[in-house]
Amino acid sequence: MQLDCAGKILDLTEPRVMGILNVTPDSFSDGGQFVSIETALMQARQMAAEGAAILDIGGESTRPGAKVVPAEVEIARVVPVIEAIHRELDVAISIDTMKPEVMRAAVAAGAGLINDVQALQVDGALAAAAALDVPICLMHAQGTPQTMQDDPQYDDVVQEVIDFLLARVAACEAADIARDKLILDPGFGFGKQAQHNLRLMKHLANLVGQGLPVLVGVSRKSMIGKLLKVSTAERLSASLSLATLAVWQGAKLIRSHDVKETVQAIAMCHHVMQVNDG
Ligand code: 8Y7
Repeated sequence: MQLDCAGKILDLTEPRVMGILNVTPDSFSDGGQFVSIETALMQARQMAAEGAAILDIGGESTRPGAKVVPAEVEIARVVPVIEAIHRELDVAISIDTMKPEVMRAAVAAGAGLINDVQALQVDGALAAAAALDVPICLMHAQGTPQTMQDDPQYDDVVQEVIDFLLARVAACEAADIARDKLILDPGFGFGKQAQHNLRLMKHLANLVGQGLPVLVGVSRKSMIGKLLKVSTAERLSASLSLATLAVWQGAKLIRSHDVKETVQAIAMCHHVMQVNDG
């Protein structure tokens, strides 16, 4: 299956890596390193060379407790970086935002996919995404980044996440967004306790079975820190383990800070999955 990201083809016949490029001064595991355009561009070049199929540009931190950023600030952070990457590199670009104004500015600058951790629930986001006509990643979150880690509860986390995402698919279709433009993401760490995240991973195949491509973001996440008691800098092996489990169950996109290593891990997984037993 292939997605047309504003002219750049994202080929999901094999699992691919989405490289994370935060352009926020307070993003979590890179300590806001990527603030200048030149630094962001260097990072983008490296991730593209390491095999990222798409780069996810974010100008508002979604870490637990993060402050809300006004749309103008977010636009001022992401647009110059998107323009620079679009001018120089052949890689697809994703805009990580929940704000319709930012979606419009980012796509005008060259972004070809909307990655929305609020699954187009913000006022005006569904209409903006429909008009922009690019693929969309719909992510599940319980609550908002400001409150989501305050003791989240579920009766059946796997079913509730699937039900939510299917309801958002229906909302997209009602807004004239074609189903074949949609990617689903269970939203690891977004309003989930460690046990919820583990259960979602164990049963990820249920989400994959809904028939739309699945994206998974587990890179360096705090669930790893909680279970293994390791700092963000020490979470690569566990991140690769989780990426492998996701791809093994059919996930098609892995969002990661560590592109080279993740490309290798999921390529190996894919090789095993391709073995023909006949
Ligand atoms: C995810 C994400 C983040 C994720 C998608 C982090 C923006 C937190 N996580 N988008 N964004 N899926 N689709 O640790 O899991 O990178 S931010």
